[in-house]
Amino acid sequence: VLIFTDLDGTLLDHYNYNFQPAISLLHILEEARIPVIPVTSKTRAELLSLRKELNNKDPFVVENGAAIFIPKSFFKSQPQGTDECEEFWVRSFAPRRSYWVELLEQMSERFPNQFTYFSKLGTEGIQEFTGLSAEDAQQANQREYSEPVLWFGDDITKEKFRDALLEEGIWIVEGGRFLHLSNGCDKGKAVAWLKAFYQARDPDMPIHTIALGDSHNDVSMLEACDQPIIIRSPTKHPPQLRTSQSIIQSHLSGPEGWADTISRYLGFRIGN
Ligand code: 2M8
Ligand code: MG
Ligand code: MG
Repeated sequence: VLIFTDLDGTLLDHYNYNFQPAISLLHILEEARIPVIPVTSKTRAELLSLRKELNNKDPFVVENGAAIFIPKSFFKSQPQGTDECEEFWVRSFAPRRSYWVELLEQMSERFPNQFTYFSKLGTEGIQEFTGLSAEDAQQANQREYSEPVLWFGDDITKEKFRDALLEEGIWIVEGGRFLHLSNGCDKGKAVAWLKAFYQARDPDMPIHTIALGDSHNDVSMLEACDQPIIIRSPTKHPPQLRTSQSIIQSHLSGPEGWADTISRYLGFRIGN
């Protein structure tokens, strides 16, 4: 079993980013050697500190599928198609941040006063719109492959913005608070790559994949896995999947819903 999980609004509470209610299940999963692979909009800098807090040692996917980080300790010889980056092998799928900032500068001329983005917001601005601490906001702003957009225009203009980006070959996916731009990479493609990677390590092992997410930007990942689990959002309607699989919807939101649905699905009893 491989568990692929979104963080914000899924393993972490939408409002306060707390994961306390999931801790005992995380211990059980670790003992059972079931990988819990974060697949998130967050940056490598954010993940490095979160993995310490979560005591997580598994691979992870950052910036909405833009790059996969595999600990070197996990796989000694360099996997095909990866680069070396400190203690990780990295597979990246997206252009660097500067590309996205330039694109958004151009779009600002066509859509004046309709949106802003992380490099303009700066640490304080990011804190204001996310509730993150200064340190966490600063890590969120250490982006390598993307530039989250905060939209304040109306929905009709947002559709025009979406069309203008599509003409450039760029898609919008919506996270909990921000719009994320993509050149075609997404969480689903990163998850498919990682599943193939695990399969290549152990060709005879049957792999069952579970994905958990709460937003539109999780759809590709949920559709790419055997068991999609949608975590209820306190602010938004559940994302729509085009899939014939049976979908599990959590009753609770955030980490409570995460722990409850996984423990039921896998038949674990928390606390035993
Ligand atoms: C951004 O991601 C969330 C994911 O749902 C969003 O779009 O609301 C990211 O930029 C991430 O780096 C940051 O930590 C998060 C904070 O809420 O927002
Ligand atoms: Mg989320
Ligand atoms: Mg996320």
